[in-house]
Amino acid sequence: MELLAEEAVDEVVQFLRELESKSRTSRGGDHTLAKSPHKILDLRRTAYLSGHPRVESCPPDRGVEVAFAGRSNVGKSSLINALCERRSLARTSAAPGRTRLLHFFAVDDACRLVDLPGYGFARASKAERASWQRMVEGYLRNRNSLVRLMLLMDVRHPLRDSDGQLLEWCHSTELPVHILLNKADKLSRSKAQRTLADLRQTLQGESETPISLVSARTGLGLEAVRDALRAYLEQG
Ligand SMILES: Nc1nc2c(ncn2[C@@H]2O[C@H](COP(=O)(O)OP(=O)(O)OP(=O)(O)O)[C@@H](O)[C@H]2O)c(=O)[nH]1
Ligand SMILES: [Mg+2]
Repeated sequence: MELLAEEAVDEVVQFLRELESKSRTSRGGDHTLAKSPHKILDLRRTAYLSGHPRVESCPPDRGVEVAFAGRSNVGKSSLINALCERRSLARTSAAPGRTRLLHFFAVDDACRLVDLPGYGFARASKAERASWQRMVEGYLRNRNSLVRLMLLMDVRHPLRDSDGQLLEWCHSTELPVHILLNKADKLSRSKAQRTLADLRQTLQGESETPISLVSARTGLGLEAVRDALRAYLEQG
């Protein structure tokens, strides 16, 4: 089953490579600074750029970005570190609500990763939630260089309300999504595979949305996701 999941991602990677000369037109981004499709990006060279409270102050909206979103504590920052094989590129914490700004990481001159603050943080005040919404919505709505949202969910609690809403919103604005079921190490292999199969079934009509089972802790499933990530970043 794990092989099946990886094959599915491979197919998407292949599909994207075939399409890589065409840029996404729906968001009208200027992806002209994106790397040549033949150059393989080295994620390990990713460097921290800066953190921003508003989309208006973010780095210039040129090139290509892939952002990581999801509920607080689901492992977005940990997964960025694991994918880049770096221990503390993005700040992580056992307590929810660690990432409070839009954090940018440069893979190279033209390609960035973005670590978004998590939603659904139970202890957050009303004002903090409103601020999150402004920040993240502002980013997702306005960022032309955003080519793909990596939507993380805890494999033990997939597709909570806010995940479903975000997913729907992405579809309505034609923002491509890749779902990552993280913390797979917390479940038995068979339970994790069942969750993956159930989610595929639930999202049947969205066959263009890849779903991967991963663990930022053990590295499970990360090689296929690295391939997909490089393909998304090179698609400009
Ligand atoms: N067991 C396990 N723990 C993980 C995994 N990924 C992350 N964690 C742990 O989950 C906690 C939260 O990780 P973060 O990466 O800070 O989560 P986040 O989604 O960035 O959280 P916010 O910044 O609050 O939105 C930390 O204690 C991590 O060590 C995983 O794959 N398996
Ligand atoms: Mg974080």
